[in-house]
Amino acid sequence: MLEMFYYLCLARAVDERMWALQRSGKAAFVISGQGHEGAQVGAGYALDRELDWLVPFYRSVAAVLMKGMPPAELFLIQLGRDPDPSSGGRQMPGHYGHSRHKILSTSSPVATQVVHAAGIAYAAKVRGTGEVCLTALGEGATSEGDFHEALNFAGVHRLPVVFVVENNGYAISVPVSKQMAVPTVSSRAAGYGMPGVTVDGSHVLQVYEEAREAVARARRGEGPTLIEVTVPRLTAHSSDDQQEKYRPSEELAHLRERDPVRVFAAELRERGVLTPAKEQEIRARITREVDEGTEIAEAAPLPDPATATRYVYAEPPDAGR
Ligand SMILES: Cc1ncc(C[n+]2csc(CCOP(=O)(O)OP(=O)(O)O)c2C)c(N)n1
Ligand SMILES: [Mg+2]
Repeated sequence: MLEMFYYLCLARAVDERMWALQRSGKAAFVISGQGHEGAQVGAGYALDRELDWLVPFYRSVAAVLMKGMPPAELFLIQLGRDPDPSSGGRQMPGHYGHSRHKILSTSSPVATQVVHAAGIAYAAKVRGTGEVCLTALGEGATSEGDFHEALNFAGVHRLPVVFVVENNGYAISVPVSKQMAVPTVSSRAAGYGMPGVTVDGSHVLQVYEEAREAVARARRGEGPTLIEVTVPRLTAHSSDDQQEKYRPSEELAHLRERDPVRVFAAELRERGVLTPAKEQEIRARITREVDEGTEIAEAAPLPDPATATRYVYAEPPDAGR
């Protein structure tokens, strides 16, 4: 539980630093995972971090940290530096990917990752590797055809995949009531022959419980699960958005009550797991790691413009000679 708490706080601290880098003119853009950390840590904890696959989206800050990417790598992505392990500084910030950690590269069109995840799970089933694939998306992305195609295919073939929908109530400025005619995302699971559940993302251990069952079921060959996790979006959609324009001030005033970091900390204090000394130790470690990670990324070189077409076109055999 303390390790879970560490990852929740680490993700929040990395995210806040990303905003500071953007607001001070060093990074072009931020898209934030603040408010989504409990959903991601709870779900990610159910995975075998060596064996299983993560197919993330742009808010998956906590998920990729937990899967093995250190803060320095997230800042290298944020600043578009050459050693960025996701794309060598070629993709937008927030497009996480890491081949060694089995994190599939994020694509910009929302919901395309859901089809990729079904494909990875299909490969795992055909090859008999025992791998499970977990993918994350927003509730707005469930309006895309890709979502329905992927869930249908996964249901038909009983694939080892867990679909985690982090429902924050908005797709940029569009509220969920304008995305769906049904009250929950999880109710859609019935249409594809898989179990669907809705769980509150402020309660990390409840998310973990549902995800653990879903991963175990997938590994036993019993097929996919749709988990909807309700979360607060604590920031604007991105650094290019002003949410006060479309979210009622009453709603904004009460957002922090559902902050997973705050709720989980209170829960752990009540259980006697988180003492003031422990919390201080965890927070000091995080400050050190975030500062060191920022320094590494800021000192790293930008990509060489001469390599701009690398990975876009096949390179001639004498390239680099
Ligand atoms: C196919 C496609 N349409 C539109 C966009 C622009 N876009 C980026 S994020 C986003 C909102 C997605 O909302 P949701 O799935 O709820 O995720 P959230 O950002 O709320 O976490 C949109 C419309 C896109 N990237 N791809
Ligand atoms: Mg959303």
